Amino acid sequence: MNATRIFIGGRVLRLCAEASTMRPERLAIATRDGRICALGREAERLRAAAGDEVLDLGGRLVTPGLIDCHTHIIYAGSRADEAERRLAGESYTTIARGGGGILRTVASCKGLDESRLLEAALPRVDALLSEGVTTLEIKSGYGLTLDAELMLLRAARAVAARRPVSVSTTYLAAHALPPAYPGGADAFIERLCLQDLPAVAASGLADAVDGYCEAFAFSAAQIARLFERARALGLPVKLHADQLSDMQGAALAARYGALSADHLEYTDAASVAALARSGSVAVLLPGAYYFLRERHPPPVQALRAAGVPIAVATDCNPGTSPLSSLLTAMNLAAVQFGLTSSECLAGVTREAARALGLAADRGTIECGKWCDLAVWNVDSPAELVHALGARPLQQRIWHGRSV
Ligand code: DI6
Ligand code: FE
Repeated sequence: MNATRIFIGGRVLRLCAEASTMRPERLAIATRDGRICALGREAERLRAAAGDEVLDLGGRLVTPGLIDCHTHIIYAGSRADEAERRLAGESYTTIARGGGGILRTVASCKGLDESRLLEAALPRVDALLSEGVTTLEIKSGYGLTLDAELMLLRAARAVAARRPVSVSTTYLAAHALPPAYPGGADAFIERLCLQDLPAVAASGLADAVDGYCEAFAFSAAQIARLFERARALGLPVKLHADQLSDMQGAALAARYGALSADHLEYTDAASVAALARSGSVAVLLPGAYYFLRERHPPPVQALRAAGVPIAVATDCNPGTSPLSSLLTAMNLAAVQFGLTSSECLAGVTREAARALGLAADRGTIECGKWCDLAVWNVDSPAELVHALGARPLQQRIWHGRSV
C-alpha cells in the first residue's frame, strides 16, 4: 500500500453542498492512491503514522482543482483577422456563411496528425493548468469527416498522457455542414447517425456527444435525430443551445436528459423550467459573449430561481472565444452576467464536474474523491473572481501529487 500524504495548514473551501461555500475551514486533507482518504478538523486528528508524509500549506486558501467543462482547445491556426472584421462591423454569422468561422479552422486542421494537433494545443492547456485546472473537457468538431474527428479525439486523449490533468472528451458531431455536402444538413445528420456516431462510440474515444443548434448550423429536429442515436449507443449528450437565437435548444437538451445545455443567452422561461426538471447543468460561456460583444445575457435570475445548477467555462476556441483562462471566465461571468463569487467558484468546480457527469469523483473536497486541489496566494475566495492577470496559484495538486 502506498504511503499516506497529509496536507495540513490549509484554509479549505470544500464546496460541497453541506459546507458553507465561501467560509474556509481549517482542515487537514489526507490522500492515498490519489484519492482523499480522510478529512480532519485538526491536524492532530490525522496524526501521521510512520512513513506518512506531511506537507504544510502555510495557511493558504485551498479549493477543489478547477474544472473547465467546455473547451475546443485542440485546433490549429488563428482567426484573429475575423475578430478584426467583427470589430469593423461584420457579424459572426456573415463571416461563417462566407466560408470563414468553423470551416476555416477545419481547413487549418486538415491533414495534421495527432502530434501536430497536440503541439498546437499544449500552450493553451498549460495556460489553464497554471491557473489550477485539474480536469479539462475537450471537444472535437474541427474535422467533420470520421477520420479527422477521430484524430482530434485522439489528440484530446493524448493531452492526459503529456500533462498531469484529467481529460473528458466530447464528440462534437454536428458542428458545421461540410461545404457543398450532397443532400445538405439532413443527409449529413443521416451519415452521422448511420456511420460516424457508431464508429466513434466503438472507438471508446468519446465520453459524450455534442451539437451546435443554431440557425446557420443545425436545427432542433436535426439535433434530435443525433441525440436519439447517441442515446441508443449509450453516450450522454450536451448541446450548444440558444446562443445567438432561441432555437428551443435548451428544451431539446432537457428532453434528452443532457448532462448540460451550454450558452443559453436566448433560452426562454419554459426551457429554464425544463432544464430544472431534467437536472441538466446550465454551462455559461461568458468569453464568447464578450468576444462577440453580445448584448443579450443568459437568464441567470430565472436559472437561479428554478434551481438549475450553473457552471462556467472558457469555451476556448479560435473563433468566438480565444480564451485560455478560467479565472478570466469567472470574472467575465461575474461582471457581465451578475454571478456571485460563490456561484463562479461552484461553477468551475462542483457544477462543472456535474456538467461532465463526473460529480461522483471530483468537483468538491470530500472523502473518496480524487485529491485534486488548487492552493492559492489570496486571503478571500472572492479575490479569485475579482482580479484579472493576478496569477494567484501557489500550487496545483492532481491525484494527490503536487504538480
Ligand atoms: N462554440 C462553438 O463550437 C461555436 N461557438 C461556440 O461558442 C463556434 C466556434 C468557432 O467559431 O470556431
Ligand atoms: Fe463551444
